[in-house]
Amino acid sequence: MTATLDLPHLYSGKVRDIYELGSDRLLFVTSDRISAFDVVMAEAIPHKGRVLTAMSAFWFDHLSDVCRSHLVSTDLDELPPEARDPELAGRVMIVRRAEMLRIECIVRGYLSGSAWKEYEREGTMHGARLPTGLLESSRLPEPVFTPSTKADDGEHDLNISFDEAVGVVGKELAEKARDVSLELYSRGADWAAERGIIIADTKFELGLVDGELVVADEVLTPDSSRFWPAAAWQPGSTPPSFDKQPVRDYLDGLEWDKRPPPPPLPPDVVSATSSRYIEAYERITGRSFADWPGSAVV
Ligand code: PZK
Repeated sequence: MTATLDLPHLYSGKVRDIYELGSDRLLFVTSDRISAFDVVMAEAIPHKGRVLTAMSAFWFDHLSDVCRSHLVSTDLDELPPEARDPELAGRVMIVRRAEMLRIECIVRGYLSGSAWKEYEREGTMHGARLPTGLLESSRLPEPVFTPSTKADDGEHDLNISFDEAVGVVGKELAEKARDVSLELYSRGADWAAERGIIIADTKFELGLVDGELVVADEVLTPDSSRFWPAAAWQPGSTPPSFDKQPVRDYLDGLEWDKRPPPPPLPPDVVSATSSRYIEAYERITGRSFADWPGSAVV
Protein backbone atom coordinates (compact mmCIF):
# COMPACT_ATOMS: atom_id res chain seq x y z
CA MET A 1 0.00 0.00 0.00
CA THR A 2 2.30 2.70 1.31
CA ALA A 3 5.51 3.50 -0.48
CA THR A 4 8.44 2.62 1.73
CA LEU A 5 9.44 5.78 3.51
CA ASP A 6 13.02 6.88 3.23
CA LEU A 7 13.28 7.38 7.00
CA PRO A 8 14.92 5.18 9.65
CA HIS A 9 12.44 2.49 10.51
CA LEU A 10 11.84 1.82 14.22
CA TYR A 11 8.96 -0.60 14.56
CA SER A 12 6.28 -2.42 12.58
CA GLY A 13 3.09 -3.72 14.14
CA LYS A 14 0.32 -5.61 12.38
CA VAL A 15 -1.26 -2.43 11.09
CA ARG A 16 1.14 0.40 11.96
CA ASP A 17 4.69 1.43 11.27
CA ILE A 18 6.89 3.80 13.23
CA TYR A 19 9.80 5.78 11.78
CA GLU A 20 12.33 8.09 13.37
CA LEU A 21 12.11 11.83 12.73
CA GLY A 22 15.18 13.15 14.47
CA SER A 23 16.14 12.38 18.04
CA ASP A 24 12.95 13.34 19.87
CA ARG A 25 10.17 12.75 17.33
CA LEU A 26 8.65 9.73 15.64
CA LEU A 27 6.39 9.30 12.64
CA PHE A 28 3.41 6.99 13.08
CA VAL A 29 1.83 5.64 9.89
CA THR A 30 -1.46 3.76 10.19
CA SER A 31 -2.24 1.41 7.33
CA ASP A 32 -5.57 0.12 6.03
CA ARG A 33 -4.75 -3.45 7.04
CA ILE A 34 -7.27 -5.30 9.17
CA SER A 35 -6.96 -8.40 11.29
CA ALA A 36 -9.64 -10.86 12.31
CA PHE A 37 -9.08 -13.77 14.68
CA ASP A 38 -5.52 -12.39 15.01
CA VAL A 39 -4.81 -12.92 11.31
CA VAL A 40 -4.14 -9.97 9.00
CA MET A 41 -6.43 -10.14 5.94
CA ALA A 42 -5.02 -9.82 2.42
CA GLU A 43 -7.39 -6.98 1.49
CA ALA A 44 -7.02 -3.43 2.76
CA ILE A 45 -10.09 -1.63 4.17
CA PRO A 46 -10.22 1.70 2.31
CA HIS A 47 -9.52 4.67 4.63
CA LYS A 48 -9.33 2.55 7.78
CA GLY A 49 -5.94 4.01 8.75
CA ARG A 50 -7.24 7.54 8.20
CA VAL A 51 -10.31 6.89 10.30
CA LEU A 52 -8.21 5.56 13.19
CA THR A 53 -5.83 8.51 12.92
CA ALA A 54 -8.69 11.02 12.79
CA MET A 55 -10.42 9.40 15.76
CA SER A 56 -7.24 9.34 17.85
CA ALA A 57 -6.59 13.00 17.03
CA PHE A 58 -10.15 13.84 18.11
CA TRP A 59 -9.75 12.03 21.45
CA PHE A 60 -6.26 13.42 22.15
CA ASP A 61 -7.70 16.90 21.85
CA HIS A 62 -11.02 16.18 23.58
CA LEU A 63 -9.28 14.52 26.55
CA SER A 64 -6.27 16.85 26.77
CA ASP A 65 -7.44 18.17 30.14
CA VAL A 66 -7.09 14.63 31.58
CA CYS A 67 -3.63 13.91 30.19
CA ARG A 68 -1.23 15.37 27.65
CA SER A 69 -0.61 13.24 24.58
CA HIS A 70 2.37 12.41 22.41
CA LEU A 71 0.68 13.95 19.35
CA VAL A 72 2.43 16.89 17.75
CA SER A 73 0.74 17.09 14.35
CA THR A 74 -1.24 15.14 11.77
CA ASP A 75 -0.22 17.58 9.02
CA LEU A 76 1.60 16.03 6.06
CA ASP A 77 3.21 19.40 5.36
CA GLU A 78 5.19 19.14 8.59
CA LEU A 79 7.06 16.09 7.28
CA PRO A 80 10.36 16.31 5.42
CA PRO A 81 9.44 17.18 1.78
CA GLU A 82 10.51 13.80 0.38
CA ALA A 83 8.13 12.01 2.79
CA ARG A 84 5.00 13.92 1.70
CA ASP A 85 3.40 11.11 -0.28
CA PRO A 86 -0.30 12.02 -0.93
CA GLU A 87 -1.22 8.44 0.01
CA LEU A 88 -0.01 9.27 3.54
CA ALA A 89 -2.38 12.25 3.90
CA GLY A 90 -4.60 11.75 6.94
CA ARG A 91 -2.83 8.62 8.17
CA VAL A 92 0.28 10.13 9.77
CA MET A 93 0.98 11.36 13.26
CA ILE A 94 4.15 13.18 14.20
CA VAL A 95 4.63 12.31 17.86
CA ARG A 96 6.98 13.04 20.71
CA ARG A 97 9.33 10.18 21.42
CA ALA A 98 8.42 8.85 24.84
CA GLU A 99 9.91 6.43 27.29
CA MET A 100 7.15 3.84 27.16
CA LEU A 101 5.86 2.15 30.32
CA ARG A 102 6.39 -1.60 30.15
CA ILE A 103 2.73 -2.30 30.93
CA GLU A 104 -0.43 -2.12 28.84
CA CYS A 105 -3.01 0.06 30.59
CA ILE A 106 -6.29 -1.73 30.01
CA VAL A 107 -9.59 -0.46 31.36
CA ARG A 108 -12.72 -2.59 31.30
CA GLY A 109 -16.25 -1.29 31.70
CA TYR A 110 -17.88 -4.52 30.52
CA LEU A 111 -17.05 -8.18 31.06
CA SER A 112 -15.67 -9.58 27.81
CA GLY A 113 -12.77 -11.38 26.20
CA SER A 114 -10.10 -12.85 28.48
CA ALA A 115 -11.68 -11.16 31.54
CA TRP A 116 -14.99 -12.96 30.94
CA LYS A 117 -13.14 -16.27 30.51
CA GLU A 118 -11.34 -15.81 33.84
CA TYR A 119 -14.55 -14.76 35.63
CA GLU A 120 -16.43 -17.75 34.25
CA ARG A 121 -13.76 -20.09 35.65
CA GLU A 122 -12.74 -18.32 38.86
CA GLY A 123 -15.23 -15.55 39.69
CA THR A 124 -12.34 -13.09 39.49
CA MET A 125 -10.94 -10.54 37.06
CA HIS A 126 -7.13 -10.18 37.00
CA GLY A 127 -7.22 -11.99 40.34
CA ALA A 128 -9.71 -9.62 42.04
CA ARG A 129 -13.10 -10.95 43.09
CA LEU A 130 -16.17 -9.63 41.27
CA PRO A 131 -19.84 -9.83 42.31
CA THR A 132 -21.50 -13.16 41.48
CA GLY A 133 -24.16 -13.43 38.78
CA LEU A 134 -22.48 -11.38 36.07
CA LEU A 135 -23.00 -12.53 32.49
CA GLU A 136 -20.83 -12.36 29.38
CA SER A 137 -20.82 -8.66 28.32
CA SER A 138 -22.40 -7.49 31.59
CA ARG A 139 -21.62 -3.92 32.55
CA LEU A 140 -19.20 -3.93 35.49
CA PRO A 141 -20.29 -2.13 38.68
CA GLU A 142 -17.58 0.41 37.81
CA PRO A 143 -14.70 0.55 35.28
CA VAL A 144 -11.65 -1.41 36.41
CA PHE A 145 -7.96 -0.92 35.59
CA THR A 146 -6.69 -4.35 34.49
CA PRO A 147 -3.08 -4.01 33.32
CA SER A 148 -1.13 -6.54 31.32
CA THR A 149 2.49 -7.03 30.44
CA LYS A 150 3.67 -6.62 26.88
CA ALA A 151 4.39 -9.95 25.28
CA ASP A 152 6.86 -10.45 22.46
CA ASP A 153 5.51 -10.12 18.91
CA GLY A 154 2.91 -12.74 18.13
CA GLU A 155 2.39 -13.68 21.78
CA HIS A 156 -0.68 -12.74 23.77
CA ASP A 157 -0.19 -10.17 26.52
CA LEU A 158 -0.36 -11.54 30.05
CA ASN A 159 -3.01 -10.19 32.44
CA ILE A 160 -1.46 -9.01 35.72
CA SER A 161 -2.69 -7.68 39.05
CA PHE A 162 -2.23 -4.07 40.11
CA ASP A 163 0.50 -5.18 42.54
CA GLU A 164 2.36 -6.88 39.69
CA ALA A 165 2.10 -3.62 37.69
CA VAL A 166 3.64 -1.84 40.71
CA GLY A 167 6.47 -4.35 40.47
CA VAL A 168 7.11 -3.38 36.83
CA VAL A 169 6.85 0.45 36.89
CA GLY A 170 6.88 1.34 40.61
CA LYS A 171 4.09 2.43 42.94
CA GLU A 172 3.89 6.10 42.02
CA LEU A 173 3.77 5.55 38.25
CA ALA A 174 1.40 2.59 38.53
CA GLU A 175 -1.04 4.68 40.57
CA LYS A 176 -0.77 7.62 38.15
CA ALA A 177 -1.23 5.31 35.16
CA ARG A 178 -4.29 3.72 36.78
CA ASP A 179 -5.91 7.04 37.66
CA VAL A 180 -5.29 8.59 34.24
CA SER A 181 -6.43 5.46 32.40
CA LEU A 182 -9.67 5.24 34.39
CA GLU A 183 -10.45 8.91 33.78
CA LEU A 184 -9.66 8.72 30.03
CA TYR A 185 -11.86 5.64 29.70
CA SER A 186 -14.75 7.00 31.75
CA ARG A 187 -14.85 10.30 29.88
CA GLY A 188 -14.52 8.62 26.48
CA ALA A 189 -16.99 5.83 27.16
CA ASP A 190 -19.63 8.25 28.49
CA TRP A 191 -19.19 10.44 25.42
CA ALA A 192 -19.45 7.47 23.02
CA ALA A 193 -22.45 5.99 24.87
CA GLU A 194 -24.39 9.21 24.32
CA ARG A 195 -23.77 8.59 20.60
CA GLY A 196 -24.91 4.98 20.55
CA ILE A 197 -21.53 3.25 20.84
CA ILE A 198 -20.45 1.19 23.85
CA ILE A 199 -16.69 1.15 24.41
CA ALA A 200 -16.57 -2.11 26.34
CA ASP A 201 -12.87 -1.97 27.13
CA THR A 202 -9.74 -0.31 25.86
CA LYS A 203 -5.97 -0.31 25.98
CA PHE A 204 -3.85 2.77 26.57
CA GLU A 205 -0.11 2.99 26.01
CA LEU A 206 1.42 5.54 28.36
CA GLY A 207 4.89 6.98 28.34
CA LEU A 208 7.06 9.67 29.86
CA VAL A 209 8.18 12.79 28.02
CA ASP A 210 10.53 14.96 30.08
CA GLY A 211 9.29 13.13 33.17
CA GLU A 212 5.64 13.91 32.42
CA LEU A 213 3.11 11.12 31.87
CA VAL A 214 1.63 11.27 28.36
CA VAL A 215 -0.84 9.10 26.51
CA ALA A 216 0.79 7.65 23.38
CA ASP A 217 -0.06 5.28 20.54
CA GLU A 218 -3.70 5.51 19.36
CA VAL A 219 -6.59 6.14 21.76
CA LEU A 220 -10.14 4.86 22.01
CA THR A 221 -10.23 3.51 18.46
CA PRO A 222 -11.90 0.29 17.32
CA ASP A 223 -8.40 -1.26 17.02
CA SER A 224 -7.44 -0.48 20.62
CA SER A 225 -10.91 -1.07 22.09
CA ARG A 226 -14.07 -3.13 21.78
CA PHE A 227 -16.74 -0.98 20.15
CA TRP A 228 -20.28 -2.35 20.35
CA PRO A 229 -23.45 -0.89 18.86
CA ALA A 230 -25.44 0.06 21.99
CA ALA A 231 -28.64 -1.09 20.28
CA ALA A 232 -27.32 -4.67 19.97
CA TRP A 233 -25.95 -5.03 23.51
CA GLN A 234 -27.53 -7.75 25.61
CA PRO A 235 -25.80 -9.41 28.58
CA GLY A 236 -25.41 -13.16 28.05
CA SER A 237 -23.72 -12.96 24.66
CA THR A 238 -21.07 -10.92 22.90
CA PRO A 239 -22.48 -8.15 20.72
CA PRO A 240 -21.13 -7.78 17.18
CA SER A 241 -18.11 -5.51 17.00
CA PHE A 242 -19.22 -2.15 15.63
CA ASP A 243 -16.54 -2.08 12.96
CA LYS A 244 -15.52 -5.62 12.02
CA GLN A 245 -18.92 -7.26 11.98
CA PRO A 246 -19.17 -7.62 8.19
CA VAL A 247 -15.78 -9.39 8.18
CA ARG A 248 -16.64 -11.62 11.15
CA ASP A 249 -20.03 -12.56 9.68
CA TYR A 250 -18.44 -13.45 6.37
CA LEU A 251 -15.63 -15.51 7.94
CA ASP A 252 -18.05 -17.26 10.31
CA GLY A 253 -19.90 -18.62 7.27
CA LEU A 254 -16.75 -20.26 5.91
CA GLU A 255 -14.86 -23.32 6.97
CA TRP A 256 -11.60 -21.62 7.83
CA ASP A 257 -9.32 -22.88 10.62
CA LYS A 258 -8.32 -19.29 11.61
CA ARG A 259 -4.73 -19.89 10.51
CA PRO A 260 -2.95 -18.01 7.74
CA PRO A 261 -3.43 -17.64 4.88
CA PRO A 262 -6.80 -15.91 5.39
CA PRO A 263 -9.60 -16.39 2.87
CA PRO A 264 -10.08 -13.52 0.39
CA LEU A 265 -12.74 -10.96 1.39
CA PRO A 266 -15.40 -10.13 -1.24
CA PRO A 267 -15.63 -6.48 -2.35
CA ASP A 268 -19.02 -5.94 -0.67
CA VAL A 269 -17.60 -7.10 2.69
CA VAL A 270 -14.62 -4.76 2.27
CA SER A 271 -16.79 -1.76 1.43
CA ALA A 272 -19.33 -2.47 4.20
CA THR A 273 -16.46 -2.59 6.68
CA SER A 274 -14.98 0.67 5.42
CA SER A 275 -18.41 2.28 5.88
CA ARG A 276 -18.65 1.00 9.46
CA TYR A 277 -15.32 2.62 10.40
CA ILE A 278 -16.38 5.91 8.86
CA GLU A 279 -19.74 5.72 10.61
CA ALA A 280 -18.06 5.15 13.99
CA TYR A 281 -15.85 8.22 13.39
CA GLU A 282 -18.73 10.43 12.36
CA ARG A 283 -20.96 9.33 15.24
CA ILE A 284 -18.27 9.86 17.85
CA THR A 285 -16.85 13.13 16.59
CA GLY A 286 -19.93 14.69 14.98
CA ARG A 287 -17.56 15.58 12.12
CA SER A 288 -17.77 14.59 8.48
CA PHE A 289 -15.00 12.21 7.38
CA ALA A 290 -15.06 14.03 4.01
CA ASP A 291 -13.34 16.94 5.81
CA TRP A 292 -10.37 14.79 6.89
CA PRO A 293 -7.17 14.95 4.78
CA GLY A 294 -6.88 12.24 2.14
CA SER A 295 -10.50 11.13 2.39
CA ALA A 296 -10.92 11.79 -1.34
CA VAL A 297 -7.78 9.83 -2.29
CA VAL A 298 -8.58 6.56 -4.02
C1 PZK B 1 6.22 3.26 20.77
N1 PZK B 1 5.09 1.40 20.45
C2 PZK B 1 4.06 0.43 20.47
C3 PZK B 1 2.50 -0.92 19.15
C4 PZK B 1 3.30 0.11 16.78
C5 PZK B 1 3.87 0.53 17.95
N2 PZK B 1 5.56 8.13 21.46
C6 PZK B 1 6.32 7.00 21.44
N3 PZK B 1 7.62 7.09 21.75
C7 PZK B 1 8.39 6.00 21.73
N4 PZK B 1 7.94 4.80 21.41
C8 PZK B 1 6.64 4.61 21.10
C9 PZK B 1 5.78 5.72 21.12
C10 PZK B 1 4.40 5.61 20.84
N5 PZK B 1 3.29 5.51 20.64
C11 PZK B 1 5.00 2.67 20.83
N6 PZK B 1 6.34 1.13 20.12
C12 PZK B 1 7.06 2.25 20.32
C13 PZK B 1 3.49 0.04 19.17
C14 PZK B 1 1.94 -1.33 17.96
C15 PZK B 1 2.35 -0.82 16.76
F1 PZK B 1 3.68 0.57 15.57
